[in-house]
Amino acid sequence: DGVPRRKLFSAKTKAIIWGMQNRAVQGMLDFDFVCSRPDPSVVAMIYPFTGDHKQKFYWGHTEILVPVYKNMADAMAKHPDADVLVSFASLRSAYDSTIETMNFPQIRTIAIIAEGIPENYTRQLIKMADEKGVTIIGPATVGGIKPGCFKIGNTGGMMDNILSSKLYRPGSVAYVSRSGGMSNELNNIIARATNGVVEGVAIGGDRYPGTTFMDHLLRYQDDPDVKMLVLLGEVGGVEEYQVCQALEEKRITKPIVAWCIGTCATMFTTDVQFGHAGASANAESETAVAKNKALAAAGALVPPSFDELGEVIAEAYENLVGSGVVIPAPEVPPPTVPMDYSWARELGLIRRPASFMTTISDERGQELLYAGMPITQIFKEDMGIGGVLSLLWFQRRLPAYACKFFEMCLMLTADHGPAVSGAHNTIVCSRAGKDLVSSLASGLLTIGDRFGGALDGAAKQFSEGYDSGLIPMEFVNKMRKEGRLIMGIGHRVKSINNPDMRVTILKDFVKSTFPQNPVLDYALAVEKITTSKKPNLILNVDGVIATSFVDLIRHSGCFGTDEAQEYINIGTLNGLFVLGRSMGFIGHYLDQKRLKQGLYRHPWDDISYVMPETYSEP
Ligand code: Q5B
Repeated sequence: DGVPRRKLFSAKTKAIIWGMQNRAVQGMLDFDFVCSRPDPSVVAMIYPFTGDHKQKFYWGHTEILVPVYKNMADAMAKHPDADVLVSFASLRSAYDSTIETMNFPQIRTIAIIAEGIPENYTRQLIKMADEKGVTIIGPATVGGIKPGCFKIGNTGGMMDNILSSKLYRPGSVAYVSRSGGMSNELNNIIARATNGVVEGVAIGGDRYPGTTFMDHLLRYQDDPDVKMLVLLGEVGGVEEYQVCQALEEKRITKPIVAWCIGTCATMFTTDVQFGHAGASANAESETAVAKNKALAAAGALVPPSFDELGEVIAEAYENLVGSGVVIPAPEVPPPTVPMDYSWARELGLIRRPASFMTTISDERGQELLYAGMPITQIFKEDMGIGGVLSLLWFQRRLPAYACKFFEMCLMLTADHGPAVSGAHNTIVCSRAGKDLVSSLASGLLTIGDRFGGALDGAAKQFSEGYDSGLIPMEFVNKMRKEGRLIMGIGHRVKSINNPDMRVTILKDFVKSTFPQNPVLDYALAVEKITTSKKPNLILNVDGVIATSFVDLIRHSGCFGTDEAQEYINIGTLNGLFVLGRSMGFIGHYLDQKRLKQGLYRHPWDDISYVMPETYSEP
């Protein structure tokens, strides 16, 4: 038509991004920064699924906020200078959002990344875009790049690639390809063979791309900054023949290096559908071999194979330099873009002491590990709760009798009725309308020296008494003299006449399965003395678990002496009661909710109100 094609991008291009593609946006901002753009190209994002807010990004070393709008109209109204929309909408929403975008005349170029948009929808989009004079790049593309000016989304790859392909400043070669991946290859080839890319667009692999090879080649032809062209076509379609025609009609006069990939299709006996929807030859003329032949005949520089593409580009470029059409500019080093911490770490360039250390589990890999053991293995070996506890609490597999001991402890401590301190608190809390976690926490917070939390103390006291060689009577006297209660001794309702069957069950198990149980025996000898004074001063459930645990950890052969002591010192044992009784507390919470029990208020007749006898004025 003879009308010069408009440039799509400049160093002032402002874009709106459709979709929460934060990585892509950061990549665009990093590109802008390395290109020494005065300001970021991304001015706003649109995301219909959240309210209006701001997202944080880096601009070089500093942090900036990019507004995110729920409504496209708001984004357009607030950013009238934006004339590009990069759409990361899914294949389901891309059609509607592109139609909506085209109702805003400020947007002149739309890049559609989505793959798999139905062809009839794409054709409707193309028709509307033609009517409105909007340029569509895509669908099914990574986009395009204009070194020194603007890049669409993830085009050009990561920063190391952008730097090595010198995409931070313009060269003289403009290319058009179908494939995003291959355009990265072209960036690399062109950077090595010439002074670099001045612009590159991947039109996308669909049968009906929004813009064609010719649309972009004619733009490049009309752009004085472009000195030579590269076309990377592919098997399928007849678009390359339009390029041949333009060459023959001298509509394209700049040197053009061309190659259609997919020449290997001739090696197959049947038709081959390559990766792109449009990459299949439906006729002999659509094969890559036929199109390469036609391009060469029309005057394009066609290498003998893809491998020699770089050499042919270099030769054409050298001719332009020789004839003075291209005057290579001196290289100016680009500003440094700080590397993302996670990427630098992945590359092994930096290290940082971790704030956290863990030895019990690892959820990062393919399978969850407990102390190095895959969860599937744990189930395969039917290790049970006791086995899991041995891995998570002690980072090792303990013998079967030890795992069984843990499970018995949990079962025996699971509940002891609603009257005990912890269950009472849980019930009161639940009846005050609180939730499960609050009610459970309220119960757990009562566990201490007097109620359920005497295990650690008992383990310490009895093992110290035993280790120091005190006979049980001396131990009892010493504790009395020091005015200390013996932890693990005494019970409010259980006594020698009303034995606690939990204690009996555990005692029998330990005596019949543990290799040795001297500390338990020591505690039972102490019990004989204390119960002779008062029948309720029995070895209670805390005491039997604690002393048995000491015997287990000392004589199982799985722990060193210091290590065994450390487990006692750091509160492992109370953990058993806490874990077990949580089952009961949760049960009481659920029970109260199920029974629809109202707010609890303690009856007055159960409270002694004792006021001071006299009241004096202050
Ligand atoms: N006397 C448990 O006390 C209890 C003595 C003692 C020497 C002792 C008390 C105690 C140590 C802590 C302990 C765990 C408070 C208990 C548990 C879980 C539970 C609960 C459930 C469940 C009971 C009366 C006389 C006094 C005291 C002396 C008492 N204990 N002497 N060593 N340990 N034990 N806690 O009955 O001369 O008259 O002044 O603190 O192991 O929490 O079911 O309820 O599963 O939920 O109120 O089983 O023994 O006795 O304090 O009135 O003392 O005996 O010095 O002597 P009582 P007190 P005196 S298991």
